[in-house]
Amino acid sequence: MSPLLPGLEQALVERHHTVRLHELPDPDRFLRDHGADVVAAVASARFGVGNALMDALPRLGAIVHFGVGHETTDVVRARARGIDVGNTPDVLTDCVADLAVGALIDVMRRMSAADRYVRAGNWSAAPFPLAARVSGKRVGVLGLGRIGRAVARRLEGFDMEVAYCSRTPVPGVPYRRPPTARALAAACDALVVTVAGGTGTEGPVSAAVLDALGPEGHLVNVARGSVVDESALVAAVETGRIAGAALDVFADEPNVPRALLDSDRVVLLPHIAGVTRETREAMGDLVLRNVERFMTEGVLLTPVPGSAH
Ligand code: 8YV
Repeated sequence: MSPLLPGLEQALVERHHTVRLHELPDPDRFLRDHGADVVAAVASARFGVGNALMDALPRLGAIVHFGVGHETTDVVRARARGIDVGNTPDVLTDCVADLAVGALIDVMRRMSAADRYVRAGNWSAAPFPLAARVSGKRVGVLGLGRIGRAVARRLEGFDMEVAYCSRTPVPGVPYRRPPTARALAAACDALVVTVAGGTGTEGPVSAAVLDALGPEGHLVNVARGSVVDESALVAAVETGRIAGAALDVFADEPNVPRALLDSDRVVLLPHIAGVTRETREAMGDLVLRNVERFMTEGVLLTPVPGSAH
């Protein structure tokens, strides 16, 4: 349905009767003529399968996302049509958590800003300004799923005091759970956003949450741009109402607001948390295994919650 890793596309072509919809000169015509022959769809988590496309594929039984996010496909609607939806959980957890920790250290210690400082030849003129200590600080994790837990575990290694916020308490974790995102932000020095995107989660990091984080507070977002009110974030960065932000995701990728591009207090990354050779390969492999299982047994290997038969 959308471009994938070349190796994954190749493997799909070799093993199944595969059509690359995005490469066809007239995809609408293909859908009209052959839409009823398509039984499985593979899509980047970035694009998913929209409702119109879903409707053009009356025999569709499975949608497999390359990525853990699945907010780009209406899973409830798919289920109502008898379509299972799968994703690629677990295999990317470590890399996303690694990057979240790296981004947190970068923004608090101002490593990217210091790198720019050296390159600009400013070091000889004056020492780099003082940054914020990381070890021993209080960190809030917004959304303690697989990735949030992996981030929290890593940050324990920095003697950080971890608290979290999630819809329901997570059993078996030793962390405090303030009742709201705002209370969590008020009680921490850094807020790491790892909550799933999608309807219902849009905007939990509002202007009020950012104000609660405060002028010494740092924000890290490795989840989805939609879970942070981006205009409120831009305003908070511009006015110094938060100390800084490290962002791997944005509201309208690949477009980044000018004010963020111009700010030295933000670390800006092009949605690369899961983008390592090892993780991409493992994600591709899991997509293939999901398709394989569906084509042979009619079920997915890793259906998204609430999607399995
Ligand atoms: C992907 C992601 O890069 O897994 C996810 O949901 O955000 C990323 O790993 C992207 O969604 C698909 O290319």
